[in-house]
Amino acid sequence: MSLKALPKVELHLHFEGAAPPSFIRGLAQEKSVNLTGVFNEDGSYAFRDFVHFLSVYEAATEVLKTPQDFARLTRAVLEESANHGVVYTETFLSPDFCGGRDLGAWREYLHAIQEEAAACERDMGITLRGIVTPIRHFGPEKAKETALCAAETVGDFLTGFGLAGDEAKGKPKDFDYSFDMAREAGLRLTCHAGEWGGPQSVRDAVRDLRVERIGHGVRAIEDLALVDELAEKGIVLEVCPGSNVALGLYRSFRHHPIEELRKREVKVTVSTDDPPFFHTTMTREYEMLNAAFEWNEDDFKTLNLAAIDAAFCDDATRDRVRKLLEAA
Ligand code: MCF
Ligand code: ZN
Repeated sequence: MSLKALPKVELHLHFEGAAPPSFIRGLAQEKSVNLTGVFNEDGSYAFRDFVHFLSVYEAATEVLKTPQDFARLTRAVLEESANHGVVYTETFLSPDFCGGRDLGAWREYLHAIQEEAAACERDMGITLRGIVTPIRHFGPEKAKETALCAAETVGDFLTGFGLAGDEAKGKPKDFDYSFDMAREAGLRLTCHAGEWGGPQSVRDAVRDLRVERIGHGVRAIEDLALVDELAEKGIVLEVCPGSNVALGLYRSFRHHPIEELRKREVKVTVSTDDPPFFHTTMTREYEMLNAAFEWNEDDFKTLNLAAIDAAFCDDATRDRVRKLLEAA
């Protein structure tokens, strides 16, 4: 079986960040929105570094205005993922970009996304679940409003709560109120850390937010006692190697710590993060890991089984996807 056809589980995908540039340009034309600075001359997303990436990401979301736009985005994203063998995916969503933290609007956006995701599941056999995600650099007060939206809409589709954005802006502890609210509402928890924040940010997220998964988390490798603690506690890392290389955290896949973390028995999974921004796909991630560390189909199967075990979904969905992975 080719690496492209291999059934895959992806746990870390930002919804707007998965929008193909052509999709965003098309909407911009329809709505006469000026997106100066968002694209390079060759049509790819333009960004210089991490902080600039965050601002380009937010500028691109300006064209996503209605629930219908998000329904169209759902199909565009899931078609691309299914084309690369993804059978189950979780995506970071935020009321900040869907109606602006207004509960009524959020419900409408969510309904449109969920309906289209159900249609895509019927058409392409790919399952989508949502992780509500406050944006760190928007601050803890806005995160509380986001957590309230999340707590009111938890269900079959919305199953997780996360935190993304600029790690330099605030510590995990600043967001503990929101995470407590989300946990009490029954949401499963993850937090971006150990990307730009260093190993201490991973410790803080585990201790102060009591998350079961970490988005990235790769800089835990700089503190081997922490690596042992992650392995012991069974904390799952949502590793996005192509994203880390594209944003300049590591020089190449061969310099990436994923293999070392795996050898030290940390539960690692592989995702794309914001695939068109970082010129990647799930197939490319697997091909690069194969080239750098000789990971083979058995390794990828083990990886995907670990990912579905850590997925924020109900047991029936987990069993169904696990059987699919085992049969491959
Ligand atoms: O994982 C990458 C890089 N690290 C941190 N944050 C983000 C990444 N991609 C998107 N984000 C953030 C960004 O602030 O997530 C938000 C964006 O606004 C969207 S989550 C619906
Ligand atoms: Zn991310």
